[in-house]
Amino acid sequence: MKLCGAELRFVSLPLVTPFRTSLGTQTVRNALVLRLETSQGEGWAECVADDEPGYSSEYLTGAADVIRRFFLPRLLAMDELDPAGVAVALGGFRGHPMAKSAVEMAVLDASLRAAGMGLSAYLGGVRRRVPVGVSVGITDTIDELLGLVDKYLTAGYLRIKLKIEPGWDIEPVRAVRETFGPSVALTVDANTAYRQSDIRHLRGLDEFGLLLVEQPFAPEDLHSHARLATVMETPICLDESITSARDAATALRQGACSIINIKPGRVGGYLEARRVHDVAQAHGVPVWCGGMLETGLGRAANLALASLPGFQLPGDISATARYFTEDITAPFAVAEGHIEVPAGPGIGITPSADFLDRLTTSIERLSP
Ligand code: NPQ
Ligand code: MG
Repeated sequence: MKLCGAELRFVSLPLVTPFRTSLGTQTVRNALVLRLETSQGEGWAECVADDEPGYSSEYLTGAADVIRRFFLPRLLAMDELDPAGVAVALGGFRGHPMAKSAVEMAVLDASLRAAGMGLSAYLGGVRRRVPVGVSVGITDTIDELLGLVDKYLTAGYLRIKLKIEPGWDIEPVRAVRETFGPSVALTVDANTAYRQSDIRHLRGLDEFGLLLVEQPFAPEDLHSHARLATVMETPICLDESITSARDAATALRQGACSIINIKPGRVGGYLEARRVHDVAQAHGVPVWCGGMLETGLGRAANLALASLPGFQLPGDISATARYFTEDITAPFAVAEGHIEVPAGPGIGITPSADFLDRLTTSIERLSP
């Protein structure tokens, strides 16, 4: 397969409600959509970087820049392009995993579409639908939080994840547990908001029977996570800390986590995401698919990833309506707590030209 041209497009999707985490408050999802034109047809992808370098060091216009100036020229110069070749070809460029993941996803989509194969089958998926949960942002009041959780449980979500930070942890978790009872699958995500000196405080979460506590400490601080794991009953799950399969092996060897959140963008692509899954499987450690407020493109590909056998916990892959009133693809819906894995070739879904045009804020074309 040869790359013939590409289109980089920014889209802007208003969120149905502001999404507040320990990192900040989001009211609109600006996304970068990539369309590759190849000798065998087109391929679609999105880059999951955010506007600002808050969740990680990547940010949207920076990702567009590295794709435009370095990644696409390198791929346009190649005679034979295939999905596994993307990481090899871009291996000389450090960092930028979300930008690399977007390019790899578009090549995967193009080559699998040409081959008539779905991404789930290609990756080794074993499920036609996947169990899903929902991530609930920090709210102004506990009543407001209880109202949201009630709505999501009614919608059928199989797991509720509460965003926490210092000052918003024990009390909201207690209120949710007391209101909705012991059988609700509940987790918390701190997005790195705590320090090692908070270990005693975090142990206070043990009484609520949480499935896991996600990323309490800084990404590079495996040591504090390992310390916490020795004194806390609740399993520790890492998100920001795991940027490759090698990181996953290191974290597991050090006892820093016993569950892993996998986001393809964070680890540089769907193929590395599968390797993280394989490392976890070899350690008998469950994984689940994280979320980055993806458009329908990333949501479709994440559903394929989450169909692999090691994805033992509900993912942060919610219905489109959890985040957006309008998307660039047909919406995904939750039924009985599950979302169906798209069945078509490639990522299994194509943006609608109408929806795309309505939400696009800029387009740029690249050719050799
Ligand atoms: C997480 N996601 O698991 C992330 C964090 C996150 C669904 O909880 C814009 C783009 C804002 C991506 C805020 C969920 C974001 C973002 C938070 C990702 O840690
Ligand atoms: Mg997280």
